[in-house]
Amino acid sequence: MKELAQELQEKSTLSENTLESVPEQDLTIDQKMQAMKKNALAEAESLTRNMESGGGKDDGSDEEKEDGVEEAAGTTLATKKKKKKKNNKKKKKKQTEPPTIPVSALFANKIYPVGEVSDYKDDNLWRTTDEEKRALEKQNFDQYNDARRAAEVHRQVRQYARRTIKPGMTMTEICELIENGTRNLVEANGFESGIAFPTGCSLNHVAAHYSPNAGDKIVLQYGDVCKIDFGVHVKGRIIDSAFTLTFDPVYDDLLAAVKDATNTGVREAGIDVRLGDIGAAIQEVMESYEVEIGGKVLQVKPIRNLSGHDIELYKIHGKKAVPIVNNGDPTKMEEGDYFAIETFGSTGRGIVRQDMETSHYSRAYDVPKTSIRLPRARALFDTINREFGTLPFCRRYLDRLGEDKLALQSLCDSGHVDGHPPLVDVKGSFTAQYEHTLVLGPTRKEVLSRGEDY
Ligand SMILES: [Co+2]
Repeated sequence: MKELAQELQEKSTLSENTLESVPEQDLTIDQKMQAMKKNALAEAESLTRNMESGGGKDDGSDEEKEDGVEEAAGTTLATKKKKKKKNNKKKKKKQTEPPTIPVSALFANKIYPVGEVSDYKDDNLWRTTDEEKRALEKQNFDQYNDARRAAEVHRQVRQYARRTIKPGMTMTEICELIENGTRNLVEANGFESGIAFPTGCSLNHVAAHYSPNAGDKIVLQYGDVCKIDFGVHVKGRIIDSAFTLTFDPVYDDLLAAVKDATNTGVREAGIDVRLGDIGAAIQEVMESYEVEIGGKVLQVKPIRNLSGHDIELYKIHGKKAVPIVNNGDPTKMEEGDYFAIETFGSTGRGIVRQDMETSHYSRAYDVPKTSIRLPRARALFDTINREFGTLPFCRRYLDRLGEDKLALQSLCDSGHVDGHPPLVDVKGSFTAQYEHTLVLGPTRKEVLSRGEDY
């Protein structure tokens, strides 16, 4: 009890919330205790706020955040003091290079950093302080915490990828580096947690859906524009986030245009916002950029037949598309929606078509009732169902399961599986992409995948 009182005494002198104006001897013991309690609560609240505003940062600074959460969760000051001592003795675990340590081991209390949060505006400003919405926000904590764990894995893996991927590496090495990192950090384990979809590493005029198949000998070049698009899930909560890797500074303006366009979409997203209006805002920003590549000045075009999308549990594409041009879609974003806001800029036509060999596949969300007659096809379908469910996969993921892929085409023909071929603009053009995943919570928007890099 003495220790507790002393601790409280220290708190009250540190806090801004003290009853400083009242001489201490004039207070009854009871009043004193009340004031101290108030101060302790205020500090816990401010620690929680600190933790939240620190979201999306690299690890290493989260020790304080963790303490903040423990306090906010109701740990008494006495036990907090003990924990602090213990933490100081025990050196904090650090990520290895390449990354191998699960993020669950880096955040000992299993509470993961909050992303970039912002309040709703105008007609939805009331949500910020509404009691019912705040209660709902608390109820959803576990769901958000799962998504934040996936986001932390994405940040750590991609930051390693950004400093490691160099011209001269094969596309296969690049994908394996990302996929191994993801599997380790998220502790890949069936539908509990794992890779959410194939690693995209589309080059130059190829905008999306390229990942190497077995035998692919393509090597990354200094002059390439490479879109790294990969996904992580925890209990089906998917983080879908992408960035563009280049080595030649001639592409810097193209990347700046697309980054700006994506951030515009992220900023405009909100409850009751029309999808077409988001597309219009993205288009305006994207088209305001001119880039000079190879001595030619070109306007950056949004790729009008690509779009962002909402995300459902284990389903990377929900029912809503977030256009990147003004298509007049009056559909509104709603409370509870998760969105992948992604934009693509091109120096070509700004339209893509399917081309080249397919690597990406997914089981149809609604499987046809017709039975699969070929035994080989039935066996493959069972594997796909068991290993991926509705999560997209690529040919390499089947290879590592030792699966024979001969029946893949027949499953596509019967409508049980969909192939997603690479999407390309005109040859000689360059395309770039940035993408973030956000959630429209009851009281605020959270950009889950935000990091210091993008
Ligand atoms: Co996406």
